[in-house]
Amino acid sequence: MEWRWTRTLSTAWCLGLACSSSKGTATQKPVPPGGSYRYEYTVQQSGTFFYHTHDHADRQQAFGLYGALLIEPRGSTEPRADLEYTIQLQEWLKRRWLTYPAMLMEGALPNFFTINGKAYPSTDVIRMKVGQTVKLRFIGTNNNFIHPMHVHGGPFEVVALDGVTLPPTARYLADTVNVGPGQRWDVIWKARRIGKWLVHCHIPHHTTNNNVEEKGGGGLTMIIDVAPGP
Ligand SMILES: [Cu+2]
Repeated sequence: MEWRWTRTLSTAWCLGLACSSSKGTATQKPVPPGGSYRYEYTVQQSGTFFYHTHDHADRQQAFGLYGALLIEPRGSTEPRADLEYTIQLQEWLKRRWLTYPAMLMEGALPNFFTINGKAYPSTDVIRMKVGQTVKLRFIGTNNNFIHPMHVHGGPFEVVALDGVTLPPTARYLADTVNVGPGQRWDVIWKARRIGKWLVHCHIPHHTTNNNVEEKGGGGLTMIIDVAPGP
């Protein structure tokens, strides 16, 4: 495992990377099947992070051995929204009844794409009311590909990158962020009008399921359903 940590280098760094370097390996000994390993560390920063395997990551991470690590600030130092939703991306190669790790390698390109393990139309629906805001935390938990994630219905404000809150003067409006493997983007979107607004990857192949669209999309697509305000 690696804890995607940028400033807390004590325990987490030791467990994840440095301890076993004397043995010529880059990571700690793998946790065996059925085994367990307890990680303890002091949290010294807040924001959007994730953890993932560092053992055969090309396969293990591709098969989902990762998870979001959302650390709340002690004070109110981070920009807030009425709602929050975390988007963990992944790509897959499915042939008949077998699923393979997808990668940029001949014969291994993906044909399915997921948000939190689900491809549209099975992805969640975010339900909001006009006037409400939602913080979308995009996490590049995926292995190989870039996903320019786009939101319909007006721009969002980019408020944090890679777990670092941007100072107010550095925040900016956009409607697409290019989520690469490992990257995290926190954006705040406001529901301006009623309707169904899409969140989707802007690479059209990534919004299909095995090259087929279902209910107007697929893969990296989800809906924000905005109802009239209070
Ligand atoms: Cu994509």
